[in-house]
Amino acid sequence: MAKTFKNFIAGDWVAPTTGAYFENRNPADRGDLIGRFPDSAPADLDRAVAAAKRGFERWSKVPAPARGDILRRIGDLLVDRKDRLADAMTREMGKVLAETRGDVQEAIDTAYYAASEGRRLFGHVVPSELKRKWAMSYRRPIGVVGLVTPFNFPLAIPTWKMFPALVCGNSVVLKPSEDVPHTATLLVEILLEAGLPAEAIQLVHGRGETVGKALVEHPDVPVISFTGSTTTGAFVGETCGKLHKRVSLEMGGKNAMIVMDDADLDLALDGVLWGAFGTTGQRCTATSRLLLHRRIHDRFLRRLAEAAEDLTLGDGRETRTQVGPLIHEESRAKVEKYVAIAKDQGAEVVVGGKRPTGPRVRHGWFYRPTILAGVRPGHRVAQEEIFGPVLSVIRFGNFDEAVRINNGVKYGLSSSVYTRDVNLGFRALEELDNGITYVNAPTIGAEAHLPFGGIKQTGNGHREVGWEGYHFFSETKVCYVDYSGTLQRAQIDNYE
Ligand code: UN1
Repeated sequence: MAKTFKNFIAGDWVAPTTGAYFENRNPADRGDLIGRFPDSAPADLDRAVAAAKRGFERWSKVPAPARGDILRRIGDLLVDRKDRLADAMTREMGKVLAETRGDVQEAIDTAYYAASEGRRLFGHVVPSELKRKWAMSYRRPIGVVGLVTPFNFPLAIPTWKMFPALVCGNSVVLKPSEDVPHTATLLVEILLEAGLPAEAIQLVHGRGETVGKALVEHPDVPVISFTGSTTTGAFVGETCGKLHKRVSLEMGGKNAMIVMDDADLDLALDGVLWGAFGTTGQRCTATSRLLLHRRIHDRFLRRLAEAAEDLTLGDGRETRTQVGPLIHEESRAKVEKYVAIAKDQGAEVVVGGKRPTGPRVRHGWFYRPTILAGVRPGHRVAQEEIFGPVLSVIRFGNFDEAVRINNGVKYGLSSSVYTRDVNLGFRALEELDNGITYVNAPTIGAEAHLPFGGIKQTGNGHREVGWEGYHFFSETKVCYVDYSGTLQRAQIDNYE
């Protein structure tokens, strides 16, 4: 009998007011039921926000270095439980163990960075234009922060929002993806064990259309951080705009890898296999377009096709598996729809293009790594995010054309160029319109201590983690102290 899980609200593990639950199943084996999780209602969310307001009163008064100490303990607990967490994550969302271990490591890195940030949270002290007057700024917590997070990085993404938010002194209401509720539960257990005041964190499971929406619309939640689709992001942004909330949006990508004719092709081959088919292509940063210089196009494509054909699909918890399943039936249906569209528009399926067969993949949402050749920059598969193991290959004639193709999409998350020409490498950093550009590495591999995010319709101008993540979760207070004992009028008395 599978376990029934609860929300964490007002310091207790509680059942949802609806009495309703949804099932969480292993995408590699749908017969494997992980548990039943609360299908909560806006009433549960309301209770969580009320408790988070109390949590904020208490937590925001703890000195930031002491808040950092709790983050360090959270990091230590994540280190202790790395294997157990990775196993639970692979079971509920399918990517291979090496990747879920990396996902836990990203949370650990973020925790230790946050711990040290508790002793910085720098403001500025600058000279005043007037005598005997100080001018300075410092960073203040904001209040209750609402987080809406996706399935593909079940630990890294919630923690890279939550840890900076907490160290800045905010309390948090987390609404995790319905596909990874178990990881979120294990994370909250760790926060409590590390000594976080119970009301500083609230966990409300349920559907985006109900509890996610209620969180975004709640008048007592002044900050929302969302990672997910561009369509949902538009709703979140519009709602927060109307309610004057601070909102950070991380949305889609259509990331390209450019391989020049002077590139180290072995290196580029390893890079594209990892970038396109790691996490079964379900990353915002996945390499979904491969731009090949015409002089190496045919030979590189041949080698890539052979290597992709050899990738082993299966349960991510088995060591020989290289590519896990998609997250659920609808996402596989979406991949199938796009492969059909590609064929209609004249692309050629070089590898994959169908479901795999065999006992190891019979019970999950598997789809074969797929390579589409002859794709034109304007084709739908070259413009729209698929979020699956589908790579569109586009031929180009020179670097300028590759830059134009890279930039000719509505998204702007990451890009990559493979070349031995240092001048071209630097031109790529300058000319590719993306938040992140890699030279001689694939479009994935962001590190937790650098800002993460994209331009155009990928984001709305904010960055996660690194030093910039802390700006989003705190408000700048500017302070002036005049110790002259007289009225000194800025802009007037000093220019009389
Ligand atoms: C995502 O693509 O959804 O850059 C996040 C990476 C990870 C984060 C990716 N560190 O590969």
